[in-house]
Amino acid sequence: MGKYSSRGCLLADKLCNCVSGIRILQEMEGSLTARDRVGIQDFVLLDAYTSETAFMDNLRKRFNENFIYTYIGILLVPVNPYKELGIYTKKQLDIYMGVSFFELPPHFFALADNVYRTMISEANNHFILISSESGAGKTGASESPAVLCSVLTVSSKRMLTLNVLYLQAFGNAKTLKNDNSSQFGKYMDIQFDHQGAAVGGHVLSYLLEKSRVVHQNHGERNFHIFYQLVEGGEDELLRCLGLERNCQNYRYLIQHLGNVHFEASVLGYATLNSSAEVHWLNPCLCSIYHFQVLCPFTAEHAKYARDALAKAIYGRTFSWLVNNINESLANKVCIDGKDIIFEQFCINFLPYFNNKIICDLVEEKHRGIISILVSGTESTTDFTFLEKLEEKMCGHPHFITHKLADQKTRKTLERGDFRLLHYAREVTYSVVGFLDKNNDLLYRNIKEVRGSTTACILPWFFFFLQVATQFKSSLAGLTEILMTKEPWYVRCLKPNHCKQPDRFDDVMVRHQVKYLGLMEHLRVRRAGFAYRRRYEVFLKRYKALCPDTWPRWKGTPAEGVPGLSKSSRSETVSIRRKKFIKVWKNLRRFFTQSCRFIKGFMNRNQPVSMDNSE
Ligand code: AOV
Repeated sequence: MGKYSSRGCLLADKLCNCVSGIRILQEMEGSLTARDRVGIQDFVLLDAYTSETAFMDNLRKRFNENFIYTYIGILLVPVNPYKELGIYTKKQLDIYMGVSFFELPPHFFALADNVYRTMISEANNHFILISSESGAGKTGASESPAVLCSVLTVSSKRMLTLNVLYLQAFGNAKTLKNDNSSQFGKYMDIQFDHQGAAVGGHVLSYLLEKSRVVHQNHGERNFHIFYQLVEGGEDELLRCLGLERNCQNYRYLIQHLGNVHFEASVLGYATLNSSAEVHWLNPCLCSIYHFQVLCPFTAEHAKYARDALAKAIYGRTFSWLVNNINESLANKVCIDGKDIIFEQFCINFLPYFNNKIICDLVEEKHRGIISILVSGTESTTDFTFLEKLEEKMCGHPHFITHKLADQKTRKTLERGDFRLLHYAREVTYSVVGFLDKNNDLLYRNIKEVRGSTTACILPWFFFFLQVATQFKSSLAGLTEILMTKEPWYVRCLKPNHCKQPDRFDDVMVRHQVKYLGLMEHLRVRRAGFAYRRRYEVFLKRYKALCPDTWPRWKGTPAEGVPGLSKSSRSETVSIRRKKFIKVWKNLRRFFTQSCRFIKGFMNRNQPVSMDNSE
């Protein structure tokens, strides 16, 4: 509590020009009334820190007062307000820049500025991991560090613009959960020079949901770019592309299946009825060479080929776009050595959080779901894939299917379903389309079209790799990148399903608090694991404290650290005890001597007594 109130004067000076300064000042925990109303801004200071109810009360109180950010130590927990709060202005940014982390009320700016300053002072790399369910505010939050950096240099401003303009236009769509939902995973790098100026950036994208191009669930839309193009594109551009200014004319945009359609059964070449100029596609979409013989497609196959082509072109356009953005942001990428951070080591020894079992289930070599999916041949169907899963996973406590389930659970599953018990909740998947989506199959002759087209970006597009393999290896790549950096975490919470401001649905938020492991995180923070350093750095800094590691440690840093921390702790305790005894003895001696001196002094100054005179 005192931590904030003692800095009141400094803050008041800083905040006097701020629009929402009064509101922020209210949040300072100087008075009990304010604390009662707005709650505590760091859960670590919560008295009943093990109580989920107390956690929820605090979160709700703050949300009701429009304080959407709360810390758990240095982890930031925002709750999506679904309304403009005026807290992302340049003035707010100025207030937060260069100020110590806990000195001001929680904000993304505080976190981003703290990361930035730590990076400069320690000259190492950092990352901020933002996670939540769809629509909780990850995209919004991920733009904040870039906003922060945008005041520093032009290049990061460019990053923000490119991200918003292009990546969101091509990669986001309206879904039931979020009107501007990102349909791809995103990792953004901002690179700085030694003086701290942003000099470049890099974007990695993961698993774009291409199937949205040809199919959208009821109430959802295709990617924003299609509507922006048709509604907002210049007349000349639309004319060149052979497009009309009306989304209703396009079946992919209003859920039918594309404007290229086929006769019910195909004899010879199917009739291709297209509004765009795709004559070069006609033979490829309607037939295939099988053992040197040209075989016509059925209408079903032809539709499949058309959709596969549309998805492939869109997917590759997106990759092309990301590549171009990266080229324009390019700077030398520096990634340093790999090590595991100390806190991870400690947490792995605590029974708080273990997601390994489900990760193994999905990606374990030879036995995981991805391995089984990848080992399937083209002749395998979705259902034989399911049978293989059942054969290999039978008896696994986190995997269930219609066949493996008990009678009660079976009623909740279709025949083509499998259900995984994830850390957050159970999720039921349908195998229908799994193989297709994984194979991302383009009939070979469509791929060969690349030779005959003159469109400049098309030749670049065509390569082939199974999606799951690609995703797995790109995730492995991402993990490697992250392992070289210091982590900071943001866990966004979604207050309600209806995308409404001022509505805090207790059940829904409580569920997210549970599956995001926030209570566990709080316990870890309270247990004192707030200090995070790589083994190497930790050992270098403190090895002098321990005779086993000083002067020269021969083992790995990871082996040296546990011994060091154990020995330095016991050494520190015994040194402290010795010091205390010494000080106590000195004090006692000083006290006894002082008493003697005072006694002697008083005796000397006493009026001459009868006894003395004698
Ligand atoms: P997401 O990134 O977590 O979903 P978004 O960042 O797109 O979620 O947020 C969803 C919507 O919530 C935004 O479009 C805003 O309208 C609103 N919103 C989020 N954060 C704030 C904020 N701090 N202040 C005001 N409004 C906010 V997804 O991309 O679907 O997983 O993939």
